Amino acid sequence: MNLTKINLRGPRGIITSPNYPVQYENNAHCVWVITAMDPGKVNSLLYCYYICELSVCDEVTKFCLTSSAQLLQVIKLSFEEFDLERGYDTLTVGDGGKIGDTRRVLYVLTGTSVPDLIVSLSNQMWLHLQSDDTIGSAGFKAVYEEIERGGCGDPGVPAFGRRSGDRFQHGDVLTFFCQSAFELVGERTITCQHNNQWSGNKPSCVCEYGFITLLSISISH
Ligand SMILES: [Ca+2]
Repeated sequence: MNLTKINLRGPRGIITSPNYPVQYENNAHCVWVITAMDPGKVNSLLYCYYICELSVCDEVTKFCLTSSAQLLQVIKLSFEEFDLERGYDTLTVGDGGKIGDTRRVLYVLTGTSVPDLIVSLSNQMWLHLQSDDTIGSAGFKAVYEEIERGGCGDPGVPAFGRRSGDRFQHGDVLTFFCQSAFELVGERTITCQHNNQWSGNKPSCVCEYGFITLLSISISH
């Protein structure tokens, strides 16, 4: 068994499977631990209280005090490429705690679909790649970034599309549109949920006329 453990820090970086984009080894056990660079970032906040009498608020009765609050940084992981032998080779993504702790597992990923954006709940995220003793694939490439807790991270804009909404905090909604001649495939609207995950994946914009039509146009010229 080849066990490799790599420790990474924020604020951002790239993770690829061993030998990427060439096939990863059989019997691989690789662990990546990503820790936010500044887990206990302290921000000074100004709290103001208004004393209201008879439902009328007056500036004169405003009291302000300064307090400090810990704004925990969390890890956002977005995959660019993903290809593991389906069902036999897996990438487990976990949140903080002890590596391999099944109670802290967020996702077990396999196959060829590029996974959704993943955001940790704590200041640490771990990834564990395990392959069996036969057949490899190209592996994966992912980008990680440290973001402020309380949000789902920027999921981006689909190619040939645009988006309304530019806030990524809990409860925020994004709506996607495609350029003319492109059809939206997937969810038009997604919401940032309290578990730091979007309610759906970013959609794609696919050419309405498809490949066959484009081919016939090029032949007729
Ligand atoms: Ca395999």
